[in-house]
Amino acid sequence: MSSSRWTAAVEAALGSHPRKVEGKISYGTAGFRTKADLLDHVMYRMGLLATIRSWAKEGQNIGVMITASHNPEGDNGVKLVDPAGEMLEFSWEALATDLANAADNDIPAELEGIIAKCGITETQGNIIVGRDTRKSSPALAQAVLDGIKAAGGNATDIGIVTTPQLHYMVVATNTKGGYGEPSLEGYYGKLTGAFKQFLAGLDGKFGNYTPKIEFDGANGVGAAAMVEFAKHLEGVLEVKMHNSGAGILNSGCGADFVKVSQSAPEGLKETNDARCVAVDGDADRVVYFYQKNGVFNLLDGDKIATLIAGYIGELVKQAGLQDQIKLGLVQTAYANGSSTDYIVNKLGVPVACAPTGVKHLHHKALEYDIGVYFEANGHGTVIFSDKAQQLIRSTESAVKLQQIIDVINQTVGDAISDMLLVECILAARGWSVEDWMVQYTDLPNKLMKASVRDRTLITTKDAERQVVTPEGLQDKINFAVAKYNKGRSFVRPSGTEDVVRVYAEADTKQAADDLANDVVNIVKEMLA
Ligand code: G16
Repeated sequence: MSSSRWTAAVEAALGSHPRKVEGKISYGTAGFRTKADLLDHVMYRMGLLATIRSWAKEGQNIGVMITASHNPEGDNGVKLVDPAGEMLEFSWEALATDLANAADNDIPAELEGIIAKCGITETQGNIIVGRDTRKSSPALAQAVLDGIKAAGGNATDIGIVTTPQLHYMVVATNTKGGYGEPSLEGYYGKLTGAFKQFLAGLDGKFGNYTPKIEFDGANGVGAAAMVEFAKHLEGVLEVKMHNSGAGILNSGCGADFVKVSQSAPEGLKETNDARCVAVDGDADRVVYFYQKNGVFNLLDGDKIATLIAGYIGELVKQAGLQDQIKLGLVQTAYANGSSTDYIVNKLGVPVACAPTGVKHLHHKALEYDIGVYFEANGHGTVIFSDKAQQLIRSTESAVKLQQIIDVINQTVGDAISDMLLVECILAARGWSVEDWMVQYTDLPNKLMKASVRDRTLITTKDAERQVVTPEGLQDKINFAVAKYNKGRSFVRPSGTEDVVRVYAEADTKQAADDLANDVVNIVKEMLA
């Protein structure tokens, strides 16, 4: 088809969704992210692109999620989801960036260029669109829907959903129910059904475990989802809701706040020994915490990953499958040094390191038969190869593993699915949250942000552990790190905010804070 097929699209773009902003926007760690009022034209174009992506995948459903996840309420973003529920293929990120930055009149040429380059044949495009609870999301979703319509695509608007629910819907629809019934009811039913079966199999032998949690919904869509989950979990897991939507999204609450500030969120400051769970704005990250004698204790993505990998490793051995199933854990540079040491040396599970962004971890985890991947911020999941699933499902003594597979949303990090998995493991082990905490002790650490003129001047290698440019920055970091016992620090440009992120760990809290401050100052000086 010639570029004339896009005439209507261009007219619509020039009319309702013109590009009004200068400055380049890039498909980053998790799609496009910026202030909501800069995104209308990007959304429209992603509607066009999602349709072409569906053509490229023989009409399978592509997902479009409108969210800025852990970022402030005033931000928004969009990410595309591929047919198997994974993030958009890397090579298409550049195509998305080019399309988002093209002049309105160049849209036809851009689209035809993609079609020609990828050898795509037009067919019926199918797209599933979801959005978070942000005030800006309905209008931005409409822009996506307009783009899909202009490209002749067939859109299914599933309204307000968590990011992992959108991923689930994409894969469940494309597998015609093979992954689970393609409806939100199917999603809740699958996860909670497996959870209830697993707990029932423990015959009430819970040891120190109590089936009761305090839940911080970040004032976002995770709270709405949890209300639904809680209905399915009645009588099995007691959930006390906090930050359910009356307050500001991600403000003083949610997984990112808890992880970065290392303190309890609004409404949960006086929870004493209770086991508390916090999710982020689109419910794809989760962290646990509790307070004891006024001291805050965090169980982040590293603690979750080690709990899961250790337990699954044991179940694989119990089922006698350890020679056939290769289990591995994927972390990022943010993983606490103690967690890596514990999992490798105590639990004997191999660990790989990937750059930040679950898309990178997911990719790496595919190298194992069972790949557990988690970022320290609580974003992650477990994926099972077809071989591992077949072996597990056909091994009689692997009942617990069989049940656990269905508790897990393998398509992407799913805060509430991850939470259910953690609850299963704590119950099976008979552990209280403190029993879990004492398995290993985190090195004190600090996360900071540095605002600079142009964060993209920083480039890195070795899974972000080493700076390549600007020249000399790594030497200065090395010099600072050498002053601290057990010191480690790295910097990377954020993929979701206009800042440079700085991570530091050392043997004491003061030392970790000082090292982080030193490195922030170095970054600011060099990139002033
Ligand atoms: C997104 C990605 C995460 C990643 C985070 C990092 O999180 O999905 O995998 O850890 O960005 O953000 P940055 O590049 O700013 O450090 P989310 O939860 O915002 O989608």
